[in-house]
Amino acid sequence: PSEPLPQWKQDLISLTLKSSILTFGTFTLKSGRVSPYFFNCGLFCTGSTVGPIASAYARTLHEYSLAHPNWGFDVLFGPAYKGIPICATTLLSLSQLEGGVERYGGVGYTFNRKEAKDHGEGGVLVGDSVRGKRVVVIDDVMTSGKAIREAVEIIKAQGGTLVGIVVAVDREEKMPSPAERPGERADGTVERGSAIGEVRRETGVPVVAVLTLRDIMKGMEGLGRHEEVEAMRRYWEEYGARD
Ligand code: OMP
Repeated sequence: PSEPLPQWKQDLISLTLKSSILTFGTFTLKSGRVSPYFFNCGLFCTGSTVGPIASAYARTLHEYSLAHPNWGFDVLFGPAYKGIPICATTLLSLSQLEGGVERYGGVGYTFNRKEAKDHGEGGVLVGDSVRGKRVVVIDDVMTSGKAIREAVEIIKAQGGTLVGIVVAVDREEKMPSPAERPGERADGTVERGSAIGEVRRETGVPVVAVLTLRDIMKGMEGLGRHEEVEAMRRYWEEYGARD
């Protein structure tokens, strides 16, 4: 019943497979879940992959902007470390769109220093200031949203206003239950909604993904990789978010 995958997404999935950014096997995630697939954005580090991923983020962000004329942003924030090259190359790619310099010439990018643990004080950010500005977080993969929440805290502490979040992959998973993550979110009454839905509710801003788990499954199906799709489907049965 779902729409076909756009060609550019199919091409991106093929590229990530070829460059082992998208891999299949047995992977223990940050959440403790054991996944049959892993998407490693740290491997967008070659001449053949850095351009395509940057233009995929830029395209996703630009299309969202065009569809929401009252929405805008002043700064892209890339959380250290993986978000750093991504925010810089995404802004480069935005500026290279037709009319991109006119539209995005005033937009800045910024990132945090990891070693400055005590965020809230000065010297935490490198790049453009976020103070009083509308900030979009550019991050790699969202599973439970923990990494994103940390980024959101940094922006708040630095006086910026979060207006959106863009990730390469939304794994479309449910929030981990207290049992899966002892000591964290130990409130047994919390319903296990989708991680992305929870982040949207908490922050009140749009969370936009270049690719979702379902996009990747469609792309793999298109490539005739039925075994991998089957493994992903089983994982989705257990941990997938249905909203
Ligand atoms: P959450 O903090 O649970 O949202 O997990 C996101 C982080 O998990 C990412 O920033 C990555 O460090 C890592 N991750 C991946 O990079 N790719 C995946 O396919 C899955 C994960 C993960 O561990 O969930």
